[in-house]
Amino acid sequence: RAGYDAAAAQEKWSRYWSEHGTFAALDDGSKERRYMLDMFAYPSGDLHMGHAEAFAIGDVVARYWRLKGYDVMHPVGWDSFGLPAENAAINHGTHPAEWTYANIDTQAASFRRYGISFDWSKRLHTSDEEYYRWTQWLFLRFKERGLAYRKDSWANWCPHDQTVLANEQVKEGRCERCGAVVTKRQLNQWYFRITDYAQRLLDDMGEIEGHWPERVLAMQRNWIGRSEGAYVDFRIDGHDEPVRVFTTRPDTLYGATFMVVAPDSALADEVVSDERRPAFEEYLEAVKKKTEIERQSTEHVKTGVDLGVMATNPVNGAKIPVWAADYVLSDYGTGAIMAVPAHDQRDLDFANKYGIEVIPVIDTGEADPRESGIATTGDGAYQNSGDLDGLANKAEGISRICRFLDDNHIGEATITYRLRDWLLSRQRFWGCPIPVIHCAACGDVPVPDDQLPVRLPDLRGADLAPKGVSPLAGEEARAWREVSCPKCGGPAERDTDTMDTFVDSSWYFIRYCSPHYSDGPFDPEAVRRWMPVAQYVGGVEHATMHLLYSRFFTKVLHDMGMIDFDEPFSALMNQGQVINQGRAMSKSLGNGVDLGKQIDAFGVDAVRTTVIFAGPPEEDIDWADVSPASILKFLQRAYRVAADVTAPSDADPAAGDLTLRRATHHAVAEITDLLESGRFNVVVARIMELVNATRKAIDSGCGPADPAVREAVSFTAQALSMFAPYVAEEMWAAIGNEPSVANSSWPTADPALLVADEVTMVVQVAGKVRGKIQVPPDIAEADAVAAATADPNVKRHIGDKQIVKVIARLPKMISIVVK
Ligand code: ANZ
Ligand code: ZN
Repeated sequence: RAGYDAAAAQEKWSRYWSEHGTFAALDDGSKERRYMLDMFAYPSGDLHMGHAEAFAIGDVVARYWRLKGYDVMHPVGWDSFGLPAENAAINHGTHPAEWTYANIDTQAASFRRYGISFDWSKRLHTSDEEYYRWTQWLFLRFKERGLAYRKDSWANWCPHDQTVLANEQVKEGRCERCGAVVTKRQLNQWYFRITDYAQRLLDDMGEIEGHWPERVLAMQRNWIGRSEGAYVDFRIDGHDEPVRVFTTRPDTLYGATFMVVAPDSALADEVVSDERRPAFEEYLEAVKKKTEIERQSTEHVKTGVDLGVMATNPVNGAKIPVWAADYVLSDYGTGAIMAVPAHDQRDLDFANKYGIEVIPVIDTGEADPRESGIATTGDGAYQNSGDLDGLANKAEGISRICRFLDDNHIGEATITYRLRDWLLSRQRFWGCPIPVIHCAACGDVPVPDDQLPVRLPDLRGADLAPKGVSPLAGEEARAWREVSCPKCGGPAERDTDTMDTFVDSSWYFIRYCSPHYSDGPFDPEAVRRWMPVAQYVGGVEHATMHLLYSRFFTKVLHDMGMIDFDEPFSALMNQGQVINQGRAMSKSLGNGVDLGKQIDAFGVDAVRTTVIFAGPPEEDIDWADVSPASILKFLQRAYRVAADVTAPSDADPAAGDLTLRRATHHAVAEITDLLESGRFNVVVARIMELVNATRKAIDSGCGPADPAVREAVSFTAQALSMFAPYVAEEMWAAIGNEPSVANSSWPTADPALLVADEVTMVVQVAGKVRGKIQVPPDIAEADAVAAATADPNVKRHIGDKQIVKVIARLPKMISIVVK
């Protein structure tokens, strides 16, 4: 018999779904709402295998919820500002919008073909004016609240892309995009004050714990990097102002035998003695070439220069030398430390290298660090520590020193965070313009709300080529840039930077609830109905930036009273990657797998099912280990089973063959559980088993006219619709059901059909009944013994006696003889 024609089915049903709006959210209150969100795509070329996996996983969730009777919103959109479009425009002499929207069209067509159950009415693009108008509006609200500000700062500069990079975009000292070695430049740029939210971003993780991958939460915790400790003020000879250090161990203050300042801090330059200046400057030059990661690594060989001045330890008046060393960073804590070599390994390595004194102040019972070369970091009794001597409690030690610092106005307890404010200025064209006008008389003047959006001027091709300033600051954009001040009417200039595209993606999920709303960034009522997102699916590479920024935006909007929740994503799932032959796909390895070609060869259903069947959603898939061809064969087998059904649609399943009915209802129960726990690959395996059972029933059991066959096929089509939506529709139609299978309701297993094939096994120990357990009727003796001896009561009665013999009359009874 002929199988199903994948290409024809794709044509037919994708048209059907879009004509009937099958997957549009109802939003009419008739059903409970659930919001399923995929991380939206960046429009670089066509969809690739990575998209194929991520969106296939999200679609299982969305389609399952729909079948379960929820009103599902599953929106689609594009993160459509960004550098690649600008580079393409430079190369092709075009406008970035051309490349961007052409790619979006391509991807949209591919998404439709790929059968993702999107609600296309929610579609948005962050580079549309109706979207970025509201990104600008939000920026201005942040600014009003003091959460967007401008400052001069050293910025990472990519000499190739001629742009500033955020720390996160610098990978091992190189530009994440082009690989060029990153240098530093001083610029005046905009920041979001995300550090104000550091503690809330930590605290509120409690709300999502257990629903987000622990590793993502750990990465965020680490990124925020909360440290409890104290500031301590040291006097440096010849320097008027006291110099503050940050320490997590103020209780080790008596062991501070030198101070270290970051070589690239203003302080180092101020305190260095005239004699030592040449050596210091030479050192500074060398340091500037190193990356932050190199500088902080414990393996990194410690280097430094003596600055030729002395400081005073405030607890005991001891004179200690001041050094500059690159293991101290200028932008963490205060950029200066008290070094306690006995109890900090980096300080000890440094002290040993340069022959600086080491004074242990805690006796931890371990080897003396002066001899072992290993700093002791554990608890123990204080020594060489004045009043603290003899005390053996770290918390008490810390609090006593903090009290001393407080009383003498030479420091205080404090908390620091590693998190930095979010640098959002980009010296690029294809992004959301920053809606601020700079006026010599009035300063930074916001563009009035009713003049938003600040549209991008029509620059293209060579206009956009890097010149070291934003294309918006160049000659070509003069007419756009020069405006009159909204406040005083005098001559003024627009801000010429555009926003980091992470700003665009920090609120798109809210905009989806009302993508064409024009009275604000979103309709508060629509947002109340849909948010927070019930399930978010996307890559773990977004663990810190996108997910942290989105949480920050949500909290700010919450504090502005615009939304009533403060965590945007109630649950998060990270899909693995698609690799090939054990390695990430790459052009240089030539191991890329082309999604379009896979679909042409095997059809959408087979590709999607292969992706899901390959393993747990969180794990990587090696395309070398999978076989879409055999999955296609399975789908054909499933289809032929449906085509064989001859039972009429009004046949009563209750009258059907019991063996097949049990198989079906077992499958319903198990598959439901598996879906709820995200074990989608196992679901596919269970569907395969059910198809085999159905085939057996047709060929050598009850035959194709039995109502149980119809019941089995009907459920198979529903279950398959989450992975292989096209063949599922074909099967659904083949058994005479009205389309679409997506509108059917998920069945519940009949409990009577679940328990019936378990029997009660009586367990005797030494001739007495000690337990009754449920077991499958065909249980093997070894399994029966294992089940029996696992029973707590049976276990107790065996105690430490030896089992000498087992008499089994399975499945009814097992008798254990002990000695
Ligand atoms: C004295 C001390 C004694 C320290 C001791 C540790 C152990 P976290 O936990 O990461 O916050 N430190 C402070 N500022 C620094 C900077 N800008 N660059 C490099 N190191 C810096 O680390 C805080 C500890 O790291 C601080 O506590 C300080 O060393 C060092 F037994 O002060 B500690
Ligand atoms: Zn003005």
